Amino acid sequence: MLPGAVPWPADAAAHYRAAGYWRGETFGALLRSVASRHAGRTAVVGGDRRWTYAELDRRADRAAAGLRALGLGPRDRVVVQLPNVAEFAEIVFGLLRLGAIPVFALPAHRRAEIGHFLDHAEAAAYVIPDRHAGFDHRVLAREVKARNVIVVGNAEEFVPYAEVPAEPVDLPDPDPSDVALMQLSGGTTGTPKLIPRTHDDYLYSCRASAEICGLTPDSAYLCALPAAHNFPLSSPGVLGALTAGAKVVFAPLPSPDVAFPLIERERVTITGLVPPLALVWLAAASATRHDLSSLEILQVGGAKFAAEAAARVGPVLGCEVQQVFGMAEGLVNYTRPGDPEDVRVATQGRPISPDDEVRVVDDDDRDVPPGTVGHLLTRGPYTIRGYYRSPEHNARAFTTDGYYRTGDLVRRTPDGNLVVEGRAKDQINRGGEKIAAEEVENHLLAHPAVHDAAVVAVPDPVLGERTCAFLVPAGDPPTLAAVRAFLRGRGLADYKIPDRVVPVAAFPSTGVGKTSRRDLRAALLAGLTTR
Ligand code: OOB
Repeated sequence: MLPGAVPWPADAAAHYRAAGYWRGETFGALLRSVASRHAGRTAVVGGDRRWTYAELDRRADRAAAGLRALGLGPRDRVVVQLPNVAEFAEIVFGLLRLGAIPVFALPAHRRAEIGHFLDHAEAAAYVIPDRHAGFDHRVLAREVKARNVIVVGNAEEFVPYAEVPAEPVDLPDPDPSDVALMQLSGGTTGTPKLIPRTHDDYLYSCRASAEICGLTPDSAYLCALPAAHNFPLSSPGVLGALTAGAKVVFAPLPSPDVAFPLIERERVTITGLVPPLALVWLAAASATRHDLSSLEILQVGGAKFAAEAAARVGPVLGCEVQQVFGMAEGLVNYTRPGDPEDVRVATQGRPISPDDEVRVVDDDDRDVPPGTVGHLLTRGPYTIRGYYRSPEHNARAFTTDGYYRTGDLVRRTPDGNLVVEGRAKDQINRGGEKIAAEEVENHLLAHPAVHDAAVVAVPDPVLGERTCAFLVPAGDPPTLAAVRAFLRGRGLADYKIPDRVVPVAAFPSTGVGKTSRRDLRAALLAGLTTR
C-alpha cells in the first residue's frame, strides 16, 4: 500500500476478496477486457470527439507510454484538473495504467486548493485545460509553481498534451490492492483531505453501482456534473458506465440548453444531477422542444432532494427518479429502480453492498433505537479506513474499530432505507458543493479588519443552503464586496466565498467553558432567523 494510506485490516480484506467484491483487477485491465468484448461500440463522446472502446483502449496505452516518457511512474501523484472533455477519460486511464495516481481536483478550484493538493500529495505533475469557463488555468499553474504542467490545448511554456502520447510500451499492471486514485473530501477542517481509493475497492463500487442502475452496453450515461467528483465519476458515473460497456457522453455544462440537445442526439438513458440543477431541468423540461424520451433514470444526489421535487421527476421528465446519498470516502446509498414510489421520493436509499455496515448512534456512539435520528457511522468494502497522511485527523474521523464518522444525521426506515435528517459536521452544503466552515474562517481571519469570524449555513430555497460569515470587525466592518474580493485574492474557489456577511459587536457566549465553534455557529444562526 502507498505509504500514508491506511490499509484495511487483513481479516476484512480477506473477507471482501472471498465475497467477490475485490477481484484483483485494475482499471487498466478492466478497460482492456471491456474493449475486447465491445471494440466497435462507442465508449466516449465529448465535443467533436467520438471514440470506440478500441480507440479509447489504444489512446490510454499511448497516454501511459507518453506520461512515462515524461518521467512519471507508478505511485506518482498527479493533480488532474480537467473539465468534461473526452481527454479526461484518455488521460485518467493512461495514468491508471501507468500506476500513477490521479488526484481529482474540481475545475472550480483555485490557488488555495490547488497549491494545497500539489503540496500535500507531493504531486509530480499537474494536468489542466488551457482555458475553461473564462478562466486561464495556465496562469494558475504559474502561480502555484507546479512541476510538469501538462496542458490540454494551447500549452504556452508548458507541455502540450497533444504531443505526449507515444508508441505503447509493455507496462506491468499495478497492484490492484494499491491506491488507484485520490478523491477530495468535502472537508470539515482547515484544509481539504485526500481520500485514497484502491483499484479493488473503487472498481467494486463502480461495477456494483452499474448493476444497481441496470447499465448495459446499450445504456448511455450523460456526465453533466464535473467528471472529477465522486458522484459522476463512480456512482455509477463515467467509470461505472465504462465497466458496463455503455457510452459516456461528456456535457461541457449541465444547463438544459447544453444537456437537452445531447440527450436527444445521443439517446441518453441515465444522468446524475445535484438538487438545484434538477429543479432547473424540471422547470425547463415542460417547455423544451427536445426529445428526452430516451431518459430512463434521473439520479439526484450530493445534497438532500426534497420529496415534493422528487415526486415531479416522473410526471415532468418521464423517467424514474433515483436518490443517491454518497460520499467520496466510500459509502453510497441508492434507491433502486422499481422501488415503490414513496421509497424513491422520500428516502435516500440503501447501501450498495450487503457488507456495508451502517450504524446509527447517539453522541456517545451507542446505537439508537430503530427509526430514531442519530449519527451515521459506516465501514465496508469500499469505505476508506483513513485519509492520506492525516493520522491526527483520522483519530477523530474514524472510530477505533474502523467506522467512518460521516457527520450526517440519519434515520433508518423499517424497510432499511436511510433518510438524511441533517448534519452534525462543520460544513456547508451549498447545492451539493461542500464548504468547510473552518477553512473559510481561517482565510477571513487573515483580513486586517477581521477580529473574529464564524461561517454558518443559512437555509436557501434553491441551493438548500448558502454561506453566511459572521464577523467581529477590528475597526470599520468590511463590506461584502470587500470580503469577497479579499477571499478571491487569496485564491479561494468561488463556491466557498460567503454569500452574506453580517458584522456583530461580539460573538454570543455559548455557555460552554471552552469556545465551541458548533454552538457558536448555532447561536449566531438562531439570532439571524429571529431578528
Ligand atoms: C457526494 O460526495 P461528497 O463527498 O461531495 O459529500 C458527501 C456528503 C455526505 O456526507 C452528505 O452530507 C451529503 O454530502 N450528501 C447528501 C446526499 N448526498 C450527499 N445529503 C443528503 N442527501 C443526499 N442525497 O456528495 C456524493 C458522492 C457519491 C454519490 C453521490 C454524492
